[in-house]
Amino acid sequence: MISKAINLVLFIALLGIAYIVWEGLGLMSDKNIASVPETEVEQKPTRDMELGTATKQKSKRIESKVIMNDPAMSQKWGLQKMQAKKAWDVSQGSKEIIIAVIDTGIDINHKDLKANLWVNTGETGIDPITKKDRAKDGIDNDRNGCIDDVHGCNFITGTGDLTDNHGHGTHIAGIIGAEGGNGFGISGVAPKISLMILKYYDPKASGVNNLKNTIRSIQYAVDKKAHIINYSGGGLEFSQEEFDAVQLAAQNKVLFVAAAGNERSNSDQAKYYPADYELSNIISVTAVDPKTQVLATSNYGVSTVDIAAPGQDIFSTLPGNSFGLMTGTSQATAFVSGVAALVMASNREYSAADVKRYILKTGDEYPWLRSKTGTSKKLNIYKALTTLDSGVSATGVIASNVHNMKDQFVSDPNVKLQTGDAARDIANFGKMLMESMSNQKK
Ligand SMILES: [Ca+2]
Ligand SMILES: [Ca+2]
Ligand SMILES: [Ca+2]
Repeated sequence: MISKAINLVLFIALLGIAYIVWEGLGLMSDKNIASVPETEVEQKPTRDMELGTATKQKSKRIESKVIMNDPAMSQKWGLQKMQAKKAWDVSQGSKEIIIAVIDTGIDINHKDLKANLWVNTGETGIDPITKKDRAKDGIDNDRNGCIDDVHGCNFITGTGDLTDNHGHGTHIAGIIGAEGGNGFGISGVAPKISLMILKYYDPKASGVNNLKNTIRSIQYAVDKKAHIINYSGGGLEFSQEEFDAVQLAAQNKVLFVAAAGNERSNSDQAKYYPADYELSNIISVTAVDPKTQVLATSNYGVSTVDIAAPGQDIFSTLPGNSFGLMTGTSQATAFVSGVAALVMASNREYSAADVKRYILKTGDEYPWLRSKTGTSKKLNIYKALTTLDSGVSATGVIASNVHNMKDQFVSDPNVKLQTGDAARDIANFGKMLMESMSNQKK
């Protein structure tokens, strides 16, 4: 009880600091406040947003060589560390892959995000009877309980108003899928993608049940055929309804990438949900700094946390066509979701469990992560994709026919690859990966 009380106090303090920071930055304005029904009262168990800390920056023009003509790319250490530039030679994602971002909403007019928003065809076009635009007719045309949900749903208002009153959701969406190659800002891990925005949390709304809205969001994502769900919140209490929703996602082959949480604790001892439900489609992600050390604030656990990814001072999109830094396991989670989208775009027949196995086997191993994660690994986009590629990678390594390379690598790790350390490493890595995957399938 004491630790819960401390957590609550910490959370309220964090919320207060976040509010002051954002208010001070002029990011919040009253006109953006969604109307909130006061009917629901939060009861235990609860789900809180892992808001983290943020600093806003002006996007500076950077003259050094950057990928895909997005000026601010060199500020994204997370992407550089993970060799994303090389990975993008393999896959840039696909508009056919839908990622549901369950968060604080998004700035739908952000120039680096709007082209990658998912569109609900059930709420667009002219209605044949009323002759009105279904996107703004105030009618729930597809009868899913949400009015005018064009790019996703706001479960606080029951409408398609996705206004982000914090900035967290906009930041997460940018890490996953800011548009690449548009000459503006950054590129997400998956430069081409469909972002389905599900708003379950609003720091300005009171009397809202975050857990209930989380469950609704998961059900919506499954109903609207998302491939991946990205979830950055959580809580310490088990919820059967939430478990059932994530299990429903598993049954529908939806991957669930969840933040390990910023409670500074060992999740093997104090479980954090939904990240720690024992379901085959969940990847639990903790955060590391540029030196690949798990952040002091991040949860860890050998049997509960799967993998680490960059989570400190991550540069991404913020409301109002701006950009800034945020820190936490939420940011790390977004990197993993982006990679999952790239892997899925390259190999459409993979199930959620396959993609999970794939990503967990392809990270870079760091001995000191052994006590922190189940895999001792940090996400590596390039490794996760080169074994799928059928072309030449940025290193000049020819990895021909590797789309169906399972047998090749098992029989001879060096076949069809140029000699050299990089080629050998990739070959050995691929062999190891495929062996471990086939062992797990037996
Ligand atoms: Ca609707
Ligand atoms: Ca409508
Ligand atoms: Ca861009």
